[in-house]
Amino acid sequence: MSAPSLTLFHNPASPFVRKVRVLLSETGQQDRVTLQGCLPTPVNPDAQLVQDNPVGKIPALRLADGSVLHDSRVILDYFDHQHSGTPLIPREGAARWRRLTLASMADAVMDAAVLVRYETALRPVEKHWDQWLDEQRKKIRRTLAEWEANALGELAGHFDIAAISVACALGYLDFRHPDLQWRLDNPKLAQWYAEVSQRPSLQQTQPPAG
Ligand SMILES: N[C@@H](CCC(=O)N[C@@H](CS)C(=O)NCC(=O)O)C(=O)O
Repeated sequence: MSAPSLTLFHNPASPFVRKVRVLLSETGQQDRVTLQGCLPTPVNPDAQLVQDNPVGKIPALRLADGSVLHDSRVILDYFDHQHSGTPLIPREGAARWRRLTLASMADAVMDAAVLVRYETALRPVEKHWDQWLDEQRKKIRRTLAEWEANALGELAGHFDIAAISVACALGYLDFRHPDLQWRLDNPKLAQWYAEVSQRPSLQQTQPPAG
């Protein structure tokens, strides 16, 4: 079999990359990509990646013709148009906007969690901005509280763009921010996450230990 013609810039720690890999697995497309590892940070960009994505972020997807897609939302949309099953991003109607909004909330949780990680792991401790960190953590807590109160039925209904994104956000909180103890205030969300975590797509893409 010839090598896949699509190259996914990735790191197993990235929740944004994980969304792409989960969708690939859920739609039977995981063998279509070659994974190219990299570890970009805001203070240490990856030289090869920035040639393909000037923003310097992962995921980025190089297609067979050399063109490059980013960010994760665009790549997910691309792959969702490449399989014959039920779309994981509804194509139209109220469902489309609601599911994309839930997914966008999950992206915002990931953004906040990744920024907290950069601030605490990369920035010298004497320069940490505590108020900024607190407000990022509040964004996370507020969003999880909203899912706990108002989105559980929708999330349980279908493992699509919304559920994939929320699951990857929660997985990243466990991975980088166990101190948040998000399950304490969100028992129904925790139960939903425990159930969907058994899916092969999430098992296969777990962040590295440690
Ligand atoms: N909106 C982007 C966010 C991607 C992102 O923040 N990726 C992080 C890794 S988890 C990154 O590449 N950071 C490098 C940097 O900020 O320079 C997406 O959805 O793909």
